[in-house]
Amino acid sequence: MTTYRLHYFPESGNSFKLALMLTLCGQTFEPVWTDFGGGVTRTASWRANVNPMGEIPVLEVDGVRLTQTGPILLRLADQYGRFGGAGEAERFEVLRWLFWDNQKLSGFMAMYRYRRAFTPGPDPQVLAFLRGRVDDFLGIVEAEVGRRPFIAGDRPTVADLSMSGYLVFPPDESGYDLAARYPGVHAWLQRLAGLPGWKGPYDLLPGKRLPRYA
Ligand SMILES: N[C@@H](CCC(=O)N[C@@H](CS)C(=O)NCC(=O)O)C(=O)O
Repeated sequence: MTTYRLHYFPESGNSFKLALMLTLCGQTFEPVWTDFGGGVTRTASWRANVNPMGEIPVLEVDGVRLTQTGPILLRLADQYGRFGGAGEAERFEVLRWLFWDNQKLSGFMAMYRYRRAFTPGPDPQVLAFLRGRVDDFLGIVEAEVGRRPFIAGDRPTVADLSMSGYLVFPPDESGYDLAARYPGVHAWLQRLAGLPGWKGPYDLLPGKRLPRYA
C-alpha cells in the first residue's frame, strides 16, 4: 500500500487540492503541518531538505518528495483511474485548464486572498490590481461551467479539483460572495461538493492557523 505524507498549511488551497484528491480516491495521508507564516519555507535548510522551489505543498509518496500540484494530480488520476478524463480530447481539456488554473485562477486568487486576509496593511493598489485579474478569471469560469457540468465535460476531473481549490474558502477570507456574484461558479462548486467523500479545506487540513487581518 502506498504511503502519503502531505507537507501543508491549512490556508493553502494548493495543499487542499492534493488532500481532496487523495481523499476522493479513498487514500489517507499523514499531515505534516508546516510553519509557512513563520517563514520556514524561505529557509535554506527547508529548501535543501524539502523543496528547492520553496513551495508548499510537498507530497511524499513512499518517501519520495513530489511537488507541483498539476503533475501530482495527473499522476494520482492515472494511479487510481479517477478524475483523469476519458479520451484524448477530454484529457487535452484537462491539461489546458490545469495550466490555465496554475497561472491564472489559482495563481492570482491565492495572491489576492493571502494579501487581503493574511497580511497586515496590504497595499490597496496591489489589492485592486489582483482583484481585477481574479474578476476576469471568474467571469471566464462562470461562462464555461454554465455550458457543461464540469470544466472538461460531463465528468469531474482533476482540472475541476484544481480550479476549485481556492474558491471554497470562506467569503470573509477571499472577499468573494460567489453565490451572489458568480452563481454559475457557485452551482459548479456545489456539484463538486456533492461528490461522495468531499470535504472542505479546514476539515482536511488541521492545525494552527495563520493570523487574520481582514
Ligand atoms: N504551482 C504550485 C504553486 C504552489 C504555491 O504557490 N504554493 C504557495 C503556498 S499555497 C507557496 O508556497 N508560495 C510561496 C511563494 O510563492 O514564495 C503548485 O501547484 O504546487
